[in-house]
Amino acid sequence: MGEDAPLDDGYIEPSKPREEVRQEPYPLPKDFEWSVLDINDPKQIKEVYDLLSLNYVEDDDASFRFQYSAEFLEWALKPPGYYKEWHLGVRVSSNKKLVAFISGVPVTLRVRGNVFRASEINYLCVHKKLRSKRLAPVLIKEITRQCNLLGIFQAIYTAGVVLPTPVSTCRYFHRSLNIPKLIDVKFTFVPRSMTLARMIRVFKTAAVPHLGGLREMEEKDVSQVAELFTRYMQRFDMAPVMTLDEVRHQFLSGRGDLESPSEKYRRPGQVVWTYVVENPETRRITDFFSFYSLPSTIINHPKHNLLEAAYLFYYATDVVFDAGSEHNGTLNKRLSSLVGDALIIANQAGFDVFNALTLMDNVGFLEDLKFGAGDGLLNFYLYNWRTAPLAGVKAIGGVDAGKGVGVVML
Ligand code: MYA
Repeated sequence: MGEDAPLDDGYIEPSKPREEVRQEPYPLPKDFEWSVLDINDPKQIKEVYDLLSLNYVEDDDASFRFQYSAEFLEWALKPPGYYKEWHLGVRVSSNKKLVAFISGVPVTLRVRGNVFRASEINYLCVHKKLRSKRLAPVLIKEITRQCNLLGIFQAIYTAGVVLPTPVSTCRYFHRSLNIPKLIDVKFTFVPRSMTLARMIRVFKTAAVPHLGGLREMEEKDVSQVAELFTRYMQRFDMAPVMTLDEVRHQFLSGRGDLESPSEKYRRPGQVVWTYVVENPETRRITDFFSFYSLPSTIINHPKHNLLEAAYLFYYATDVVFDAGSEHNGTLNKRLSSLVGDALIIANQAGFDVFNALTLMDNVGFLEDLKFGAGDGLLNFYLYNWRTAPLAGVKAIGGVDAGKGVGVVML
């Protein structure tokens, strides 16, 4: 904090051979014990779900609290090559109750010109009754040790709070879908210059998507989507590098129960929605977009208890490869059409609001699609990696707002 921007990109502390990494777990306060959670066991996923749904991140007014579903956690915590040692819990020794958690999943990250293996740290949570006892620093030290033991010495994480030192900061934007409910739960309000009826009209979305050739992504699309994704992500200073298996996992494995009859646009247990645009003549995939479901508990509301929120995930379009598309407006126009269809689908699937951050190319279409700026910020951090600040909410050093960050954290 307060240091000047780094000069050269690279690690801060060098990696160590396994035998030089501390071999014993860090000590916990008396009455608590470490516990590696088995995310293949529905009972243990449910324990993580229960801990997070009552104790995880809330907004500043304590009106909403993230409610990651068990299916979501299973999807997020088990990407290809995951390590069970990185699903780390703390239990009360006497009754084995889970009271704290932190997780990591492996990721290959490109930051400017360097590609390295890292751990994506998420879901740090300490039970409300055990706050301010410095349990969080012990969890962080222990997950760091577990990563080091497996040869990983870099990490990426995000937090709403400001810690030393963000590499980027992005702002949340919200696109209202279900106006009456959002007003009821005080997520938004009717501006003085508007009436409720007019507001409903303004935010109404079409009944069906507009783009010709748009359909849900399928197994047969994996290699084309991977290729398009890889090319597209070159635009951003920091981005994940995904294998075919990772693409399959991120975009297809969270589609919910494919067997069970479902309402249109949503299957039971679905956590991620991915659509592609296929050119009917060439059969090429020209575009794709995805979003995921992360509801929030509405705290203490007489009528509603769940805010159904969709979050924009990754997308790409081959329009970007046409010379000049970025400057003559065709890229932004295409992205507005793509994400515009995502809004239509999300609305049909029963979401109340659609959220996106000021990262990737989002800044170019947020206003056009009637997203409004939220008051929440999300800070991006790199552990043990030095790089100059990346363009997020603001342009930096000639890089437009958003285009420093091509990582969407769950
Ligand atoms: S971000 C989501 C974090 N979770 C929540 O906000 C849920 C609700 N809150 C809680 O559960 C607790 O308040 C938490 C703190 C657990 C957050 N990231 O134990 P304490 C520092 C990092 O007395 P508690 C996510 O999951 C704080 O500055 N540090 O406090 C990514 C202070 O340190 P210092 C944080 O309130 C997590 C210390 O903790 C955060 O009982 C990435 C106080 O500890 C935070 N979000 O518990 C973790 N909040 O005194 C880092 C507070 O020094 C990963 N603190 O100022 C680093 C990379 C590791 C892997 C490396 C691999 C190579």
